[in-house]
Amino acid sequence: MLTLQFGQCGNQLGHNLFSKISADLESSNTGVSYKANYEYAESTVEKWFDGMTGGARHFARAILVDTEEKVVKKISKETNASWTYRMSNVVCQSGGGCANNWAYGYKINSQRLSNSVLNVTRQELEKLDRFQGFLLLLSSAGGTGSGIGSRMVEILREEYETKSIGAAIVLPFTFGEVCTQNYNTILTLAEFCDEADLSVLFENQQMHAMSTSLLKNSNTTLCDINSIISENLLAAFQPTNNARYDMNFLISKIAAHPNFRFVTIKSTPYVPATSLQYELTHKWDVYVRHLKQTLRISKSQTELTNVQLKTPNPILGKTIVSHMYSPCVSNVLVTRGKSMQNDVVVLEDLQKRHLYSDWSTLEFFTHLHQERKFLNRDKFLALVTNNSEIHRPLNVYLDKAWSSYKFAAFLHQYKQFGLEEDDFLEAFAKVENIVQEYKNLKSFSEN
Ligand SMILES: Nc1nc2c(ncn2[C@@H]2O[C@H](COP(=O)(O)OP(=O)(O)OP(=O)(O)O)[C@@H](O)[C@H]2O)c(=O)[nH]1
Ligand SMILES: [Mg+2]
Repeated sequence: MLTLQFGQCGNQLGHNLFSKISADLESSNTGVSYKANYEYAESTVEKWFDGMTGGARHFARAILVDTEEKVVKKISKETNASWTYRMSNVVCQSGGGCANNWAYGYKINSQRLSNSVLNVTRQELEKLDRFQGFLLLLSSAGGTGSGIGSRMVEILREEYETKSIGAAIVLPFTFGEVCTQNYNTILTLAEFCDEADLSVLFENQQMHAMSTSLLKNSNTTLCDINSIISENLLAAFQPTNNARYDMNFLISKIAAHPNFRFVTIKSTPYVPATSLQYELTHKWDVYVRHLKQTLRISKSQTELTNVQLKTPNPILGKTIVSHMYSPCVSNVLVTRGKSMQNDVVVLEDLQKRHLYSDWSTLEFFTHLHQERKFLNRDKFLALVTNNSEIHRPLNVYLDKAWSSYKFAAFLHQYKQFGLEEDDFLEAFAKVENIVQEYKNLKSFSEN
């Protein structure tokens, strides 16, 4: 994997991600033999790192891109004894940022930076025997991550036609942030749906709610949110029992249909740091059922019941059968931790035909397992899900952006950098189309 971190959010998230990978490598409670742990560590290093410093620190296989130096300077100093960034992989021309303006990033600043990013990308790829795919990290709300990220995904697609491109895109809080965030988000999503094979979407609002309700963290910071996002990504991406497991594989299982390339990750369990040692580990079926419940829609069908903010309950869900679920295109379940004779991973709950869209093929569900514990946890599960519910948050940004657009609010800020009304309309149409496609999914039993 080659990670490209864009803007403040992408860089801070990337830094958190590599710190977590390093913590996972160093965790003492692995639950597996020395040999099995060695193999896991070897695959982890091959996936995320690229050689070592003289002092035996791993170099992150990452490119850092920004239009102001503050964040990249800070994070490249904050690495620890076991890993660091390659300073030659920092592409940053200090220009005071992109002012939360997608057009400024996409049209202007990308011209100054894209050749350097491409050169570093080439150098990184040349070193690899087996390329596992790109992972782009960015927020959709600012100007650098969204604008330069959008231009770079186009350039990468052009340059590496057959390589897998995945992205983790952080969606903004819906209240209280800058007014241009909705335009930037729509313009970004429109680019990524065309150029990336897979986009994993994370809503800052939902991650914040998970941190306060599940981790009992009343002073949740962006760093805490990054921590949850990184754990979700790693629970999905770290090595599994399938040696061929990489971005290509994941894309082939979760986003094979070109109209449905946006996914979310649901994971469990989350336990406040203070009560970790008292927490009882449930059997696998409790967690699998809990993850299935995260796909539930409330009776009024106005939204997901947000089971993700609740803790898994061994009693609930066993007897109730009449819930409505959001129709899925496909799901990939990754389970991490020991499976024993009296506690095997039971998959039926997630394999039920009625969870899936009426046209989904036999390959709608994939399970991957890893006995080696993830970040010292007895069990941890991630459900990568491609399902209808994604249309709701996307529609919220679309509505908000359209409300501003109708009054031509802030449009001059984009026009001054060469973005025309047609460009906006095209982006609106694309995202509207995605929303409709996802909204129209019907589950098998509704026929
Ligand atoms: N989860 C998370 N969100 C972040 C972080 N930093 C910023 N954000 C969110 O990202 C959006 C702002 O985008 P930034 O990434 O700061 O912008 P940028 O890409 O650097 O672009 P400019 O600063 O406009 O050049 C807002 O929605 C913030 O809430 C972070 O570390 N983690
Ligand atoms: Mg910035």
